[in-house]
Amino acid sequence: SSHHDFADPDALRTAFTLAMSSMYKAEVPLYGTLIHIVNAVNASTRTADLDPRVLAMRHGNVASSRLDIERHGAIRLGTPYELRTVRRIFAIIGLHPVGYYNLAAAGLPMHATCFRPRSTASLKKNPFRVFTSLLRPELIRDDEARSLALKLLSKRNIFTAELINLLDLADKQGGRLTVDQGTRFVIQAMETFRWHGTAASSHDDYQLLKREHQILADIACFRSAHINHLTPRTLDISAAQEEMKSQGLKVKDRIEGPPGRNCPILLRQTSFLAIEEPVQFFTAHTLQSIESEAKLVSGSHKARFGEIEERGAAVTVAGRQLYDELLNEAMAAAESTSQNSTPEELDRQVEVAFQKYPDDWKTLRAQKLVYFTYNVTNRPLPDVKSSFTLEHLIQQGVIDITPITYEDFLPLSAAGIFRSNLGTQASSQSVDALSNEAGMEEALGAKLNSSDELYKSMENESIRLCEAELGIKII
Ligand code: OOG
Ligand code: NI
Repeated sequence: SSHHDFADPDALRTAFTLAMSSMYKAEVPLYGTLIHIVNAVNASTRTADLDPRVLAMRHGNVASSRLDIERHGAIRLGTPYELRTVRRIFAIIGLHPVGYYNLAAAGLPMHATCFRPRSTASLKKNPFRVFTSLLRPELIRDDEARSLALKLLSKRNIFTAELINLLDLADKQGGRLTVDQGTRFVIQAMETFRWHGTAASSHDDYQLLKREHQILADIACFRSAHINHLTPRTLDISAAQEEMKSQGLKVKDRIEGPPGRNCPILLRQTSFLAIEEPVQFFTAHTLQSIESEAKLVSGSHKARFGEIEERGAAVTVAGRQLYDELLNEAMAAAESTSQNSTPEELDRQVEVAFQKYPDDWKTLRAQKLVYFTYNVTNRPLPDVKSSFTLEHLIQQGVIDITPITYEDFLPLSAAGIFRSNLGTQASSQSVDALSNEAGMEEALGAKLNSSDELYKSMENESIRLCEAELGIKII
């Protein structure tokens, strides 16, 4: 092959995922433990007992399972320049910004998007995704903390010169890199997401930012946008949670998201709490003379954690509304029972509230709560040649339905994960407060994709494929 052969973005994404996974395993050894637990749980999950539709959704195509490779990560960025450059990095491995997450509702001066593959084919190969949040300085209340954070961020550069060169090169090559360039690109990109044990601030500055908000120190005091967790997907999150506990991991007190169901929806997540890592800080006096004889003081930082997830079906706008409504109902009920509602009480209230969420695929489809793809079975076409409605073909068993796997995040769960690691309290502000999607697009320098549009087009694409296969028009 010549040097003109471009690397397949999906293959580059897999190289990137594997590089990141082995880097994180070396940085956070407990992540290795977590992977062992998840692999063991997945291997011993009695898949024969699972609804084939659930299995298809959880496993992807069994012949080329996406389960083993699947990971999501999270990074926190400080400036629009960093976000724009990260967008360019991710575009090369086939990840695009999808959706808007307002974290102000969780009391965080941030908002976020998810970089992920968009097409069915690409998702099948490797659905790696990165929850990417961006600091919103205008939401930092304290003037001194705000200007210090901005000053530190304006001084740092989280991208190597070679990485920027490769990004420029990709622009000239239609957004692609050769295999050779791709290999160098993955190595250089890891530098942006690696952990650096030497801070980019003095210990005093770190303390000042941490007093304002722990997340501020995490974003502004380091030399990289360190990946703060990497999440494998499990077939059975309850079993994995128990196993994490029995192996002595400091597990979050409850699983976030919907309760366990026959027809799983959205996303259930749990995590082990952030580890404390040693950091070398410059003393305030020597910060100006880093090159010469910098004096270091030892400190520590808590940011990185382990998380696992179990994915269910993507829900429609109506399905999402019902989910939000029932979750709010459960939280209100749990709070009204006592001043300090326990995790067990919240779990109980969630179970109760979600009895109102239909739990069989037929009803979920009839009420348009979940997105489905359609595929042709081996049943013969019925004789009536007139017109074929989708409903008729499903009734006749010619076409089968499969729920589409949810590929995004849940802001409330994200807020719960953030809180469990930051030790902060929930804010009483409404979820819509302080939302600024236009500001996110402006910082990104691109439009956000709508996840609903993507799920709808996956649905439509599958119907078109059925038509082609059956040689008919489906109305
Ligand atoms: C991101 C937390 C959100 C998830 O799975 O919802 C997240 C962060 O801590 O930066 O990863
Ligand atoms: Ni996560």
